[in-house]
Amino acid sequence: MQDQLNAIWEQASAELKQISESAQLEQLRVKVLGKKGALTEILRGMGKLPAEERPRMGQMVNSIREKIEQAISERTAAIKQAEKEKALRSEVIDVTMPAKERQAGSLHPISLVLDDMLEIFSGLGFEMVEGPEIETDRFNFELLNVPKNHPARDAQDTFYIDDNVVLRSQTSPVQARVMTTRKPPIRIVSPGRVYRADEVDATHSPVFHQFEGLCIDENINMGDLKGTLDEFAKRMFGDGISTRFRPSFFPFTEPSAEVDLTCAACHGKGCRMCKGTGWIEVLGAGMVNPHVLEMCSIDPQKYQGFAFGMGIERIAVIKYGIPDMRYLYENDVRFLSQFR
Ligand code: 2NL
Repeated sequence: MQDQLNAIWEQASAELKQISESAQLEQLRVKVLGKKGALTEILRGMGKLPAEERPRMGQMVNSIREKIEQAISERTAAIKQAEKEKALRSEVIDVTMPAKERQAGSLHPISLVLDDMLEIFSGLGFEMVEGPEIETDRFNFELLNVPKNHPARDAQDTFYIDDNVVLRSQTSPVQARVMTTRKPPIRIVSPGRVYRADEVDATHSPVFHQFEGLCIDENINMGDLKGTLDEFAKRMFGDGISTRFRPSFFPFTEPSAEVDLTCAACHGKGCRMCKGTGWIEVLGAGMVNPHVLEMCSIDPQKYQGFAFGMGIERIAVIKYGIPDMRYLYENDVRFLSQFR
């Protein structure tokens, strides 16, 4: 019987060494010490022993039981500790590890150019005004002296929502709104999205950005316009840049001019960009047509004004030497990240 007990002990302690999970420990405990366990079996068999041997054997069984219980509880503690350490190790943070690089965005070239333009004109005393992109026929055309039969009014050129409502084709309606609600002196610029029924190509898009300016006061003349645009050209593209006015026609200005800037690519020498002329057409401008002033309730006998308009995309294309306007709309990061 003693041999049997020793065998149970040997077996239990050997199995114990193999165990690495708490669940297996419980299985072992049941197998050895449980109701149907090996040790209990031996205790049951003690009834067959002579009475004088029972106390000694009882003691032996108990001491083996205690040894096994002790071993199991030691092993339990060791496994618990190991599991705890494993959990802690899985949460280790290496505070010396270099940080992940952040992908920084950048301002779109149209935003960069617009910011420059706003800074320049705010320095010249102009205030920015914005307005709706959905406009009435009255503000987009009528008050700007664009007659009923003018091609700009044609559905070929303008997006109509209904007979009287359009997507604005210029930002002039913003200025027409200001003229009808404020008294001169007026010095405003109005940047924003405008819409024309154009096909997309290297120089056209059905949605683009315009920047217009308007100055109304007593004794405003063409010289004020020329001086303002000269100053803009120099601050935008550099001191070596000048402007050239060519006679033109717009319904809302009289006289009207198309305005060229010295080609910034060749400084006027003539190159591919300016088709050898040394000049690049950038703006339309003129003295506000007196009839426009009158329709907007401003007395043309007392007040005169100049106005100008330009495409922001065109300024960006010239300033950054962008070969095709479509780059501005495709949002390709290889393009955009060059403006960081
Ligand atoms: C161009 C030409 C121009 C204006 C816009 C304007 C606005 C009012 C009254 C008179 Cl409220 N004129 N704006 C004047 C001349 C030209 O734009 O080529 N734009 C891209």
